[in-house]
Amino acid sequence: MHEKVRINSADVKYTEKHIESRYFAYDATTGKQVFCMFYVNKVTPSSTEFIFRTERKVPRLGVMLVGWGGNNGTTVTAAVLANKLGLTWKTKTGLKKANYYGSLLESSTVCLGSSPDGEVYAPFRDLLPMVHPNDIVFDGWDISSLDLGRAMERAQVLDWSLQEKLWPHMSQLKPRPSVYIPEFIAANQEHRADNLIRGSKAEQVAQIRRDICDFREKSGVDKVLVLWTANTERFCDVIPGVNDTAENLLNSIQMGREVSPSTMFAVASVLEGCAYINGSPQNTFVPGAVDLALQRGVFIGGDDFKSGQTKLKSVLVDFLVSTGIKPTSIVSYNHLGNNDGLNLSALQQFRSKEISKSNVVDDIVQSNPVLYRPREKPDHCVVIKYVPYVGDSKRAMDEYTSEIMMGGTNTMALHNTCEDSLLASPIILDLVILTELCQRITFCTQDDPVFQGFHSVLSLLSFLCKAPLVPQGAPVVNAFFRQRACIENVMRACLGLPPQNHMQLEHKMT
Ligand code: NAI
Ligand code: DG6
Repeated sequence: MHEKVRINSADVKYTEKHIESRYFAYDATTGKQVFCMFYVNKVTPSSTEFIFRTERKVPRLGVMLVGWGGNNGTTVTAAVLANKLGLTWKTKTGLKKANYYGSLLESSTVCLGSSPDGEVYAPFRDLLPMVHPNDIVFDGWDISSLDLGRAMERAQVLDWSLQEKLWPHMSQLKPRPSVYIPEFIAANQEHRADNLIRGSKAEQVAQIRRDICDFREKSGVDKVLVLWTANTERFCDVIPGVNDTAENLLNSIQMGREVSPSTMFAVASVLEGCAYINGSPQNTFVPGAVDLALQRGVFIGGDDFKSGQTKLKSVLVDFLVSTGIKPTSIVSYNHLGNNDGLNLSALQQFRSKEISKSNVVDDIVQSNPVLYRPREKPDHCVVIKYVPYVGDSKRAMDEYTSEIMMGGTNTMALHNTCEDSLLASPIILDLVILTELCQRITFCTQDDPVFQGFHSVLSLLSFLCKAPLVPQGAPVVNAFFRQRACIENVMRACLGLPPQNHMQLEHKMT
C-alpha cells in the first residue's frame, strides 16, 4: 500500500495492516460559567495521550440507497458512473467533464504545513486510505418500479446528452421493491407506489435483510452501508413501550404497531451489521433504534443532508456571531419543483423539514452570552413552496437582519439558484466514504488501553447534516467551520499531526 501522504515522525508507525499514531489531545475544563459577569471562574488545562489505529486495507464498498429511483438516488449513481467511465458531454456552453465538485473529501484540500516554497496542500482524500467513489457499487430500493435510466429521465437533473451516454448502463439497474406505508409520506406520492414488499412489518423487515445479504453475495463487496434518500416522512410519536427501547421496537415490528418505513430499514440494516445513514429530516432514530445500534455496535448517522441554504446559514450566522454582530431575524424562503418539493407541500412532511432547518443556529447563538441572553434567539422563519416549473433547480431567498454597533441595523439579502440534487449527491458520497473510514479507525488512551471504535452515533458526520445526531448528552455542533475542523483534526490525529491551529508562529517572529 502506498499512501499519497506519508508522515515521517517517531509518533507514526506504518505496519502491514495499520497506520498507528501517538497523539496528545490538549483540553481545558472549566468551572461554573457566570454569564451575568461574563467570565468563567476557573480553567484547567489538561492533556491525554491517545493511540490511533487506522486499518490500511480499503474494502470494496457496496452502498444501498433507499429511494434509489429518486432525484438524489439517480443523480449520485449517474455521477459515479460518469466519473468511472471518464465521460465528457457537450452543452450549449461547451464541453463538460465528469467531476466530484461539492465533495469535501474528493474536491477540497487540507494544509499539511509550509515549505520554503509556501504552504503545501493535499486533497482530503489522500490523508488516509479511503474508498474512491468510482469504486462504490450501488444497489437499492424504491417504491417506484422505473429502472434507473427512466428514473434519471424523470428526475430532469442531468444534461440530455449525458443521459444518452449513461442510458445503456443506467437502464440495466432496477430498484428492489420497498416498504410503503401511505400515512408516512404525502398522499401525492401514491401514484409512484407500484414496487412494494407485501406482508406484515416483520416479514417486510425480514425481506430487507434478505435483500442486503443478496446484494452482498452477488456483488462480491466486502462491506455494505445503507442510506435513506427516500421521501421525507412525518415525525413518529415516541411512545413508551412502543419505540423507546430496542426490545420494544423489535416487539412493535413483530406486533405490527406504528413503526415508520425508515425505522424499519434502520432496524434491518443494524441487524445485518450495516451502518445506516438518514439523509432526510424525520426522526427515524427513535430511542429504540439508537439503543439497537448501541447494543450491536453499528454506526448510525444523520439527519438530513446539509446541502445549500442551511449550509450557508451555518457559515453566515457563525461569521456574524463570531465577529460580534447580533443576528436578530433570519427569514429563509425557497421554492422548488421536483418530487421532493411535491412531497414537502403536505403539512406533516413540511413540518419535519421545518424542524431540521430551524435548529441550525442554536449552538452558534448559545456560544455568545455577550450578544444573547439565556434562551434568547433570533426570529427564524422557514418557508418552502412547490412550483413545478423550476423542477430540481431550487430558488432560495434569505434575509438576515442583524444589530450592529450603537443601534444600527445590517440587512443582507441573498438569492441562490441551483440544482438541488447536484448539491446532495457529493454529500451522499462523503457520508458513506467517511462512515466506512470510521469503521477502520480505533483508538485507546493510557487510562483505557483497550482499543475502541467511535460511538455508534457517528457525530463526525455533523458537517454533512442539517440536524446532527450526537450521542446522548454530547453537544450538537452546527457551526460550519467547527464541524469541518473536527473531521480534519481527527484525520490529522490518525497521522500523529497536531490540530490545524492557523497560528503561523514561524511568520510572526522578527
Ligand atoms: P425524490 O422524491 O426525487 O426521491 C425520493 C424517492 O424515494 C422517490 O423515488 C420515491 O419513489 C422513493 N420512496 C418514497 N418512499 C419510499 C420508501 N418507503 N422506500 C423506498 N423508496 C421510497 O427526492 P430527492 O430529491 O431525491 O430527495 C430525497 C430525500 O433527500 C428527501 O427526503 C429530501 O428532503 C432529502 N434531502 C434532499 C436534499 C437535496 O438537496 N436534494 C437535501 C437534503 C435532504
Ligand atoms: C426544500 O427546502 C427542499 C429540501 O429538501 C431542501 O432542498 C433540502 O433539504 C436542502 O436544504 P438546504 O437548506 O440545505 O438547502
